[in-house]
Amino acid sequence: MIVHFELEQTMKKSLILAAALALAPLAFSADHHHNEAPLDKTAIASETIAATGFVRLVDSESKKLTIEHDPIPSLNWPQMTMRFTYDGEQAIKGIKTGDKVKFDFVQEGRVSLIKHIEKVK
Ligand SMILES: [Cu+2]
Repeated sequence: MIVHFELEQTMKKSLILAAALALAPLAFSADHHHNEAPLDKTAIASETIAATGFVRLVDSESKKLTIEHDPIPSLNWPQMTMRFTYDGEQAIKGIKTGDKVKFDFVQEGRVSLIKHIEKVK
């Protein structure tokens, strides 16, 4: 389970990161709507989905971006704040908290994996 893995990793870290646990309920609820997606949406998981939004948090420890994304009609997702996974620092080079971004991602099970992201004005 992705969520369990993240929590275990966090708990191995120093007490400073204990504060991150306070965000865990947010992460759970933010991911929740993905579980409710109809099966036919899961079936098209390899499809690249374009979206826009604002970066709210860069978590380089677990390679997640928290993004407040605009509605994504193709997935029937409302506007929301949720976490996206990225693959390596190079993938988000120059991206920081507060940036307005456009990005492409694929939905792999419960993981929303960013394929490309760039800052927009
Ligand atoms: Cu979402």
